[in-house]
Amino acid sequence: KTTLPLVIATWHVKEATAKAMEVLQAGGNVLDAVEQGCNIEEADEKGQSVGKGGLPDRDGNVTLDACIMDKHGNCGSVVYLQNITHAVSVARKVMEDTPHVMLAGKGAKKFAVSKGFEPEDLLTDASKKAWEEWKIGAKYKPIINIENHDTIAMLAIDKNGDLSGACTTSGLAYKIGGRVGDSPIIGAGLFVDNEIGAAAATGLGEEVVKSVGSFLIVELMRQGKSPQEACEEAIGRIVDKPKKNYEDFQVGYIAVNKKGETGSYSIHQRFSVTKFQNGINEQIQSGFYNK
Ligand code: SD4
Repeated sequence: KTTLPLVIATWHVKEATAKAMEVLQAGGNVLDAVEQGCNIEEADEKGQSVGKGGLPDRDGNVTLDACIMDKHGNCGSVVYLQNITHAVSVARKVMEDTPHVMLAGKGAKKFAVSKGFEPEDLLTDASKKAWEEWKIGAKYKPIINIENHDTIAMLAIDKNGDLSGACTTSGLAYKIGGRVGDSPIIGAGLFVDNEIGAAAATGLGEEVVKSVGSFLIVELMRQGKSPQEACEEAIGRIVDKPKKNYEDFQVGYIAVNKKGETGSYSIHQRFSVTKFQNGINEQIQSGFYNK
């Protein structure tokens, strides 16, 4: 049941997990697998939460957040990146080609261009139209599992048991210009510890940042919890607070441990994950807290 390699990702992204598995099966490295898997979603204009075609902030700017982490504990991240589709690949370049972990905004874009990434307009007609319609009421209210569907976070483990992870998003639609979520924050949107396991998040980033969710899950696994138990406890840290209005937002976690056991859990129903293992690439409904 825990045969390796395996790939797990947030939401329904079978093409992305298939790409990652293809890389692993061809003997490619696990970092390439998660990067190329995420690249599929970044290029897909129909996905309005990631890369090209992402919904903009309230001023009409598409701004991307992404990070990547390898089996050695190295990481790279970009925040508020504009005009470059493959944010995860830029994050990887930050990790590999600079002495830094995180680049933001103009500097991140300039760096990407210097590395050969082509600037392009990421605001598609469909996303522009959605934004123009939103402006009529201009109410900022992230919708559970609808506009929030699609930050892709992907974790993979190769046949030797080595781990990597990546996470990429255009963030919450109609956010205040300049807002950065959890997805590029190491330990919040993603954490990989090759000795223990890896975890990643989707949903309302502010709540993930406040509870340092992905790092928490990896630490809980270090203490002996299964990936499933760890994801459930991390959701518990968000919802088990006096007056926490979790009815209004979603958070979903995925996790994998060194043995190749996986887990996923969310606050509300209909958080699905895609898992590719033993030749089966399947969408799984995760368990949830708010019954
Ligand atoms: C964020 N966690 O920026 C992201 C949003 C998300 O699908 O998951 N969207 O807060």
